[in-house]
Amino acid sequence: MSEFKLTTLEEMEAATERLLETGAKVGADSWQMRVKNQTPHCKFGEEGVCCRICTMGPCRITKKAPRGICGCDVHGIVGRNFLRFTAGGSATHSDHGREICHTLHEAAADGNYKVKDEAKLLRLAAEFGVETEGRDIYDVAHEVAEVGLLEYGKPFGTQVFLKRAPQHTQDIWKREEIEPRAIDREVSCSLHMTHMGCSSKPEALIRQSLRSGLSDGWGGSMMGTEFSDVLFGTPHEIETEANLGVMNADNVNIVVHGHDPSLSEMICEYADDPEMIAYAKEMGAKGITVSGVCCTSNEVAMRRGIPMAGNFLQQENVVLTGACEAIVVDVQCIFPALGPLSKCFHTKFVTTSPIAQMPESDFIRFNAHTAGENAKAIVKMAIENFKNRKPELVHIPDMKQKAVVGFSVEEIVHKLDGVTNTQVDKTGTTLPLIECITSGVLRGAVAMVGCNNPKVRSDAAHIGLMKKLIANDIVLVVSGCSAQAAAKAGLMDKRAKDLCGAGLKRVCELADIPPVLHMGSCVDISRMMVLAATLAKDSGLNISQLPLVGCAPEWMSEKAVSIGNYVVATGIDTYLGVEPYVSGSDQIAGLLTEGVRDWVEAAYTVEKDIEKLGDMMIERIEEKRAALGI
Ligand code: MSK
Repeated sequence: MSEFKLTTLEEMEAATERLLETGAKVGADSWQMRVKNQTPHCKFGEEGVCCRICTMGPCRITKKAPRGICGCDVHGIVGRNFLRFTAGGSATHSDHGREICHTLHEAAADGNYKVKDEAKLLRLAAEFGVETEGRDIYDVAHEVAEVGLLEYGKPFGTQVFLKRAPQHTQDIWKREEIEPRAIDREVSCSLHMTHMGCSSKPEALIRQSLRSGLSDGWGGSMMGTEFSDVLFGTPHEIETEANLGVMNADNVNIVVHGHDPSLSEMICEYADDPEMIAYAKEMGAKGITVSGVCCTSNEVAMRRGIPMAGNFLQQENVVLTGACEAIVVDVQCIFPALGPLSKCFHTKFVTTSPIAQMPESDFIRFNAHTAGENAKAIVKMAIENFKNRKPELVHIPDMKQKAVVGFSVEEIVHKLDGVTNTQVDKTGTTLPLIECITSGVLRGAVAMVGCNNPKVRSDAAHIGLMKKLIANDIVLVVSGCSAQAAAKAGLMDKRAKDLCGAGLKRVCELADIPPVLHMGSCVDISRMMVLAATLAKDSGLNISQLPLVGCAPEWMSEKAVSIGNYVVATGIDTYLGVEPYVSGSDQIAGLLTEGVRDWVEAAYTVEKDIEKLGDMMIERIEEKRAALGI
């Protein structure tokens, strides 16, 4: 076995520089150039003090003009902007979940999509009150999907999944009137509240921000995750690789990008088809390599071991290799820049969803009925494009790391079963993990999530924080682009245990896991909520008492704010490395960083100095331990 060494940021940056040289040769634009054009950023926007909600303005709050034309003060404007930001993220995640519900509704024994995890479907059916006795599994699947779809618009009641939370958390949600009702209702209500002439009271706006976030995390996202597991299988430990070196110069390279596994699963299926591989060989390639970017990549990495080419800010890099025959996208986090960029190369930029249509792309409309033929057409298109490569432009950085992924809650519980030596049978519970934490072998856990953002040196915060935390015996559960940062650096290689403190290293050895556990995509942060809820129930503690915090050090999207809100509202302190647009109002900023603690027992901390951010998380974990006397 070769010597293990993390890939450094400098090595990754040098690889990017080399790719940008190719880009310069062909006149390609890049996010690095666009950032220069866009900075310094608008101060009004950064502080959240610009209101464009009606056409009397736009109004911008300054010392000289402390109120908008309607009389709204800065706190109302900042709060409304924050709530709209949250609603955007909640709508996006939840609509993804809705698409998956529809896909489940289309599943058939002889169809494009089948039920892969029957046991999980039956568990969900019980939760959703769907009769299973003596019924065909597909009838059950369709009814579960229907009940799921009704969660979006149910006229009465609250989200079914709230019952998964400990009673204490449910009581808080009820007391604070933030229990999410129908998912779409929370989004509509947020837009209604922020319409001209409605809410401008900070407490009301932040309360609804939490509620809208909860409708995502304990509603739409949770369904997205659960139903994806039913359709494509619940993830279990699997080996893969990460970073641009996973692309193969001899093969047809197809890169999947976005979030919805329905498309990427099908692409993987057809790329594996012997008929397609033979066709690729006929066209002069040695085979077909599918790799991924962003959360679509996480989905297929977790279930199929498909390699991860990169995260959010590497999406242009895959095209810049000159070896990408097709970049195939579904929804969310896709740069429109890929259109013009792909035109500088031979790359086909294939859009597939009516929700994410972009200029200068080939649009192949994808849906559950025609998924097989759509995927086949896309794979064929990529193969036929191989001959159009310009060899002089091909450069794939020789850079990749091994990664072990697939840590669903079920897999984490299974892997940790072997950790404690006890007479009592604790298998199938989180008790072994709790024992590791209470004994101090593990000091605690950090759920690290979220994007890249050009405001932060790319991946530096993710990787830097992870290294610091594991050295302090804090285990990481990660998702989204944070997970890919870890994988690219090598932190999901089991040999990364040597970078851990003695306690975490021992746990990694006994459980045979890496110190950074890949739990999936952005919607899969719902897995982390289920894990936290289970740990609380199994330990008899409240979620807010657990030595567990959340962190999004490089976040950028509306979805991330929705996530942050549901993580905080679940009782988990959350640490951000990028400022939300709320600094213009001390009342809104104060509520988010302290005030909400009185409601939900947790709050945000914002700190741009990453070293300090890490210290603060460790300190918080130790405070929680001290409060428990452990
Ligand atoms: S893809 S939302 S950049 S994590 Fe889920 Fe990455 Fe953030 Fe998109």
